[in-house]
Amino acid sequence: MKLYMTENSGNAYKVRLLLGLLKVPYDKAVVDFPGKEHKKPAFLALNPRGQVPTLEDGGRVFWDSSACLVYVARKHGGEQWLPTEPADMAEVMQWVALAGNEIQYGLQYGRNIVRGARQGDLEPCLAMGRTALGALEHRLKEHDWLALGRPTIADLACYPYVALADEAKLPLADYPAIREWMKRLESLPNWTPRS
Ligand SMILES: N[C@@H](CCC(=O)N[C@@H](CS)C(=O)NCC(=O)O)C(=O)O
Repeated sequence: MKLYMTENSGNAYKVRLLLGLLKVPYDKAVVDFPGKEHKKPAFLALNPRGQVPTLEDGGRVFWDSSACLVYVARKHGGEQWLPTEPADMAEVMQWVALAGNEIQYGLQYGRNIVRGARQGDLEPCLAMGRTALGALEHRLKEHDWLALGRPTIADLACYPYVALADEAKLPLADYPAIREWMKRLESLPNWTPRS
């Protein structure tokens, strides 16, 4: 299994977390972002979006962190990280969807704007980021994990950009349940610290 990634990519970090937790060996293909390797034809042939993470395994290629998480969880994680029972699977995927929407367009893009890596208006990002953090805090006030009472890909999909929310000008001081959930995640055996 080969993971196209950068060390800084929060989206690639989601997949690295799951691979680490499941102790799945993989090759890291570090993409040369400053050299724009991800926008060149060879990489675009793998992923037409020109983004990381992109995962290659057994002659198949998958892009988007959600697809990579689904693939690794189902191939290597049994029923633990993404079960196939319909209601359980939907409960997990609703949080993966939050990660791909409000968290990406709010927290990820907001952080990029603050860091000067993206042009745009910060205000809509802050609004979306607050929606995401509000939904997470509401859930985590009463539950240890986002879905099913145990860690799943729901938690891994949401974690990386929530953990960096202060860099998007959304400090977590007012979100105590989120801070406790992050500590629980970071204490899991075989957790990969952010590089
Ligand atoms: N929805 C995608 C977003 C991926 C994404 O934004 N990746 C960033 C790195 S964290 C990237 O490759 N940016 C370069 C670009 O979009 O041109 C996912 O979840 O994988």
